[in-house]
Amino acid sequence: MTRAVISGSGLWHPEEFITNEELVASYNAYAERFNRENAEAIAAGTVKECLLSSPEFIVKASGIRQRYTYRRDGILDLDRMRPRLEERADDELSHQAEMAVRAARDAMQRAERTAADIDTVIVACAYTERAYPAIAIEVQEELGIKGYGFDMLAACSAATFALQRACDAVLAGSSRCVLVINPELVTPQVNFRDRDGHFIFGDVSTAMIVEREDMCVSPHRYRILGTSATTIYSNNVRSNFGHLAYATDADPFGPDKLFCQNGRRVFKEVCPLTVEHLENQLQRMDIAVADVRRWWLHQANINMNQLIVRRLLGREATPDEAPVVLDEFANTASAGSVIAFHRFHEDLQSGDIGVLCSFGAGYSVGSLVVRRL
Ligand code: CO8
Repeated sequence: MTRAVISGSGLWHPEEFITNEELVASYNAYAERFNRENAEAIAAGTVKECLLSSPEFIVKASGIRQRYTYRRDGILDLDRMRPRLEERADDELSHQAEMAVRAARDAMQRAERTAADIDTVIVACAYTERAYPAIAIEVQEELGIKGYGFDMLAACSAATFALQRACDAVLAGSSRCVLVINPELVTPQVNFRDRDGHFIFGDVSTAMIVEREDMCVSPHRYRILGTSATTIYSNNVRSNFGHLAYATDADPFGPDKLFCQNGRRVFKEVCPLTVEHLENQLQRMDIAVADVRRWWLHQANINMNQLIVRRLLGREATPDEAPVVLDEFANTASAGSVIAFHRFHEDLQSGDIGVLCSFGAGYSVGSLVVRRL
């Protein structure tokens, strides 16, 4: 019987980062300037005042203390408030392919795999910088991998949904060894003028190798015992940026074309959805919640993670049971649970069970139950 394992993970993050204090100082200076320039309209009630942000709020509401930024330049500049990226020529490696290759090499090294061993590449993330050719095919070319590659978008669940695709391909026999990469270059879609959302996101790239267990040579291997995916349509996390902009005559860079959310509603609706999803999956697999040694959860908000594990376990989880990387990375879209796995898996013993789970826009929830071999 063919089985699939995760045989290695990889991580790359930019060197540059922005602290809450720096981000809030820039946002507040923008807000004060906006309020000064619009004082009359604000007093007349025709324009809404820009309220101030605070580092204390950000830590309390989200657990975030800093975020890595692919390009810090431009974000804190009041006249720009977005990263400044150079456009690359068609014959240069694209930004996301470069990020992807860095995390991929790390994962390949840990899984003790070379390009010759891999036959499938999936680039899965919240945004790709172009529609075609696929970033995955560019990565395939750069790494010298034969076979095929494709991109897939599933917002915060892109990584777990792609791992499910990889596992299915290995079990079906259509792939032998799959490289799943999540180059999350998200700060270009953040509205740094929006108090509710300016602090949430950071850039990172993660990767995982999924392969046939009988061919695996890695010392850190996790058998995939089961995968599960749930989606329920919601407009509470949305970006209207898209290829129709050229034809619709709408402002292609308007606020609705950036990341928008009703964060409170997302929090209230996604937590119970995720709890139900995980309870059902574990029940179907005949695994008790108490037998899960580690929860590598999506990293959007520390209070969401604590609530979800509290509802599952019936008590608070320790940081060892449900590690958090939000303080360092912020929300990195689909990469969050993979970072948690990457940083916190080597101490698990043979037989230990772990759950990798993401949740977010769509709504979407994706999960894998794994056992350390
Ligand atoms: N500073 C100070 N005060 C603030 C700030 C701020 N920056 N923002 C809000 N406040 C105030 C509010 O005005 C409110 O005041 P009042 O009580 O007087 O009305 C008070 O603080 C509390 O506000 P909230 O109720 O909104 O605060 P919450 O505790 O709910 O925290 C969060 C807000 C952090 C947004 C929280 O609701 C949350 O994390 N929600 C879930 C978010 C989530 O998971 N979203 C999914 C997004 S990611 C995803 O799906 C992938 C999309 C693709 C990623 C790429 C993006 C670029």
